[in-house]
Amino acid sequence: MNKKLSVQQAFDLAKERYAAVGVDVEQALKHIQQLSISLHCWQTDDVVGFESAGNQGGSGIQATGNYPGRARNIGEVQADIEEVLTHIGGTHRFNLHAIYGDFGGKVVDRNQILPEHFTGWMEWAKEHNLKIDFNSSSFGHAKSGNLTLANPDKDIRDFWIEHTKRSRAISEAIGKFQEDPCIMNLWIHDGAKDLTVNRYKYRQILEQSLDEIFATPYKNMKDCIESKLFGIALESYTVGSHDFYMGYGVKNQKIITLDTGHFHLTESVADKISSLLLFTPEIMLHVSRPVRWDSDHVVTLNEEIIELAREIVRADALNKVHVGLDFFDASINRIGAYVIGVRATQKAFLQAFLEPLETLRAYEANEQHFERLALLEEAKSLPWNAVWDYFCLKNDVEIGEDFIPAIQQYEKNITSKR
Ligand code: RNT
Ligand code: ZN
Repeated sequence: MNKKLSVQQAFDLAKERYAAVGVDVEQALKHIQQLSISLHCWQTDDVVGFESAGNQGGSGIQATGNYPGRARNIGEVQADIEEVLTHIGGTHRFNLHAIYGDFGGKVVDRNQILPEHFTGWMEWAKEHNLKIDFNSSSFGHAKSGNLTLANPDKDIRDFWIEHTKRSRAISEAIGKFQEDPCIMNLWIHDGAKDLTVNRYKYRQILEQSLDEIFATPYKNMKDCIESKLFGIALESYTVGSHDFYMGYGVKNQKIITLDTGHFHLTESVADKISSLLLFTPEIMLHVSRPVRWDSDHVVTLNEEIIELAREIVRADALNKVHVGLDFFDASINRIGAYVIGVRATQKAFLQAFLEPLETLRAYEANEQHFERLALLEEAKSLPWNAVWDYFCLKNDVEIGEDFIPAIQQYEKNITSKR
């Protein structure tokens, strides 16, 4: 069987089928082609980074698994990402954490980082047609402890304020270089393992720290703030809760980052889109897959992700939502993890672009609720997969599971030798 031909034929039939429910497939293809996903650097190396003193582990974050082939230096991260890019269609972004700087073998503490530590990354990204996003890193350091920006100890707090200010200056330099705003995310793990009687105090300190950090206005970067439900070993209290950052973001017009692993498991992240967009300028997504908790499993095409994509499309908010990934599974082939996660996210958005929205809305306007539910249900099994295959074909990336042997080959030649 000629695969290309059958993909083309299936696509032609799908196009007709979609047209019958009022969906313009070509338009959907245009949208999915333009959907830029920010590939997080940290799945390559299990969130360790390249500081000379080493990531001091423990505090704030944890990857589990010890699958061989972790990237051990910047060159290996770049090679792995270049490999990932050969298996995904579209033009994407790259999301760097501050601990991935090129420190030239020197000990550069977090309050000393400079744009020059990231010029190599900027040049590499330009070469590969990627735009860079950035993150301050407050975990995995001797001063991380339980409290960073919310620490009552002024020395520790100032250290992290300085780190975060520098991260913004680096983001600004990146944004200027790439002539496209660098989206900088701020996430801190601050919290308490056990009961605290100072909830208000720590949040008040965090608010003051943020005010200080954000005092300098920039043109080429955008700030996002990411909440969390709880951190491991900090189960009783999280300073930067969703309420905290939502309040701060609305008051100060900052972008809220929604990490799909940072909410109660039955809470709908999709439902937050339309509310936040009314009161904050934009949204950053950390698409992740929580299994029982914020486990950061590889994103798969599940109902939560599809609904999230649908809500963004239904709100006509593509130009206000930045889509990034956030998972780190150290127990499987890491390149494969990326490819699965990116492709799943693209498939979710493609399904959203193919939703027969006009007809559904007409039903709703007429209070035809049976008809609305029926079409929503039928839409699930419309031939979106034929459109997906066609997208892969057009982008010259593997169709269906054909990327498996290609990734096995890279493992055999490259990662298994590390
Ligand atoms: C942690 C947050 C945060 C990190 C990355 C590495 O719970 O989700 O976004 O995963 O910054
Ligand atoms: Zn996240």
